[in-house]
Amino acid sequence: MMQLYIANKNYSSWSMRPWLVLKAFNIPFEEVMISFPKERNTGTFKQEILAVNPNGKVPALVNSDLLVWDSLAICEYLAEQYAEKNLWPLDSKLRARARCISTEMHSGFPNIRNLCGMNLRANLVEKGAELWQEFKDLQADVARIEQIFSERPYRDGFLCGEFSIADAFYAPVVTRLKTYALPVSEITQIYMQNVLNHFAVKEWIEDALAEDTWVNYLEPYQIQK
Ligand SMILES: N[C@@H](CCC(=O)N[C@@H](CS)C(=O)NCC(=O)O)C(=O)O
Repeated sequence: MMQLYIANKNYSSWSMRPWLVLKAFNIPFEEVMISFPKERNTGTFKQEILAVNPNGKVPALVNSDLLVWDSLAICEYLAEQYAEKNLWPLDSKLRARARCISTEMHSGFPNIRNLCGMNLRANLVEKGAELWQEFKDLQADVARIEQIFSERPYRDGFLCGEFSIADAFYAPVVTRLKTYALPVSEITQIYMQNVLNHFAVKEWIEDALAEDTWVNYLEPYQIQK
């Protein structure tokens, strides 16, 4: 069986993407969680992941003697291996759009990613309001994300119709919009609910809430209680 190496579900937005795809499409896999250390450059995280993945990062998918070590490459590999499951939309125009928006997320949106790190256990509403006032670039990232969300084919559906890899790529950003309560339109809030109500997203979040590991360098806005 394939193994997916991930880090803490509370914090690891890159791990979340392929994990959601595997769960959402009912693909059997074994999850291997390697915890981030409490302080940067301590603990055994690096040593453990380097033993599997010379890139030293999660997520990493191992299938027998094959290693796939990037979230988008993992999803592409799964889409090829399970072609009948339509991990990308079946319709070629929607598929092209799904790939465009996924790659836009993969290589873009640095402001929301850097300023509003994923932290599912946290409530950072006040910090979100401060960041929103202070950083116009954060507002610009959210405006573009909202434009993408508003262009989905059905108001009550996902980004390109049925749940696809594209939704898995935007799920971490949906949680950030919620955690930091960034001001978004009603049409965005409907999409956020669609994502947050998806069974795979719910399962990831439940697991994250059950974690108790505190990673100091991923907690710029809170002190440990
Ligand atoms: N582009 C990579 C990014 C992977 C990445 O940055 N992973 C983070 C975790 S969310 C990581 O492993 N960080 C640990 C480190 O850099 O030491 C992907 O999409 O998989």
